[in-house]
Amino acid sequence: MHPPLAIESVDVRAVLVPLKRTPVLKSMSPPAWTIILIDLHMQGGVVGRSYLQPYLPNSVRYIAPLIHDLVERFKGKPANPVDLFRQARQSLWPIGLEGVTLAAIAGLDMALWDALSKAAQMPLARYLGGSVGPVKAYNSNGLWLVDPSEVERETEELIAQGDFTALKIRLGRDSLAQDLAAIAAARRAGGASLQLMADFSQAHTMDEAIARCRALDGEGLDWMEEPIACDNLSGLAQLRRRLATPIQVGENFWGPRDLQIALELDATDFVMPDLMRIGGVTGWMRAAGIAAAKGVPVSTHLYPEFSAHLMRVTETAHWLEWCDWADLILAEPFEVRNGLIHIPDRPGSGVEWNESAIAKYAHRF
Ligand code: SMN
Ligand code: MG
Repeated sequence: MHPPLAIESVDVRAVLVPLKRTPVLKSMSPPAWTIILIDLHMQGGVVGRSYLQPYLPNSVRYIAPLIHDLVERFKGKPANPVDLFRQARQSLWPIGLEGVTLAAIAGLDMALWDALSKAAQMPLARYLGGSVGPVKAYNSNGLWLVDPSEVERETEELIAQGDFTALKIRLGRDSLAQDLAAIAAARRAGGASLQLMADFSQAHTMDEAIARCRALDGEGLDWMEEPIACDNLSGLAQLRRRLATPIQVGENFWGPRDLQIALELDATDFVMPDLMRIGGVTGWMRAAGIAAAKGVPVSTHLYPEFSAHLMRVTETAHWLEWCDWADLILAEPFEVRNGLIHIPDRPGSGVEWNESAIAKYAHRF
């Protein structure tokens, strides 16, 4: 029998990675991408790895110390992610169960699942009871709130990155005419069959969203994502009742119970948890169970590598959001072909570092 792995120590580093296309949202436009790198060392030499993407460079200053505190507390204890998830939350509730707390727990949780599956010599998808195989993906690397005149060329580039049949398009510009022009340009470049996932990233007030989303309801969009503030669940439920296009939210669910509440309020048609906010692999598995019980399709947000493994064991798996923003710092980025992401057949999640790139883009905090 395998003796349990035990936690020994952690290294927490960060990088600021250049992006080919700067994300342009109404609320932010980061010129570089913040990634926290976690190396969780086990007694005996196995290293579990994960990364977090908190958007804000300065947030590393408060997320990293909490990761160190937790590892100090769990040092020498068996590497049981489910136990760590519960015990860490039980000890941190006085400062809040979400935000920094859950981000730190999620990062460690993913690294623990990586370590366990490495020790078992299995890809994470197989360790979780599934199989390694391709996962249906859309390309989310661009079509930010740029001038509609740029959309045609960018659509061609994004499709060509992996023979994609589906792209994310960002909407919520100052005028409806500009959004319509962007959609028309994408369709000119990608043809009528191109699937477009529209993301408003919380751009609108309720009144604006009703007008804008109703005006775009006949555009054949696959979903309308976060048209209003992500925590306005009753507003989303109202909006949803007035639209034929499905509503999509979930990247800002903090923990599986946020997903449960959103579904109880009929706030959304689809969900797309983000691994840092839903609580890592442990949080994902719980959230996926709740969504499956309600028959709600589950897509992913960022983290294409861990997310690909999880989609293989998610009953109502829908679309994986593919973005290549961590590729620069990965030893072997996952392959994308024919609109599918391919999980490498190697132990763990397949996330290992490109150390020279990490040295080059190091973010000192
Ligand atoms: C998004 C917003 C901000 C950073 C990354 C991604 C977007 C998405 O909401 O869903 O891709
Ligand atoms: Mg989004």
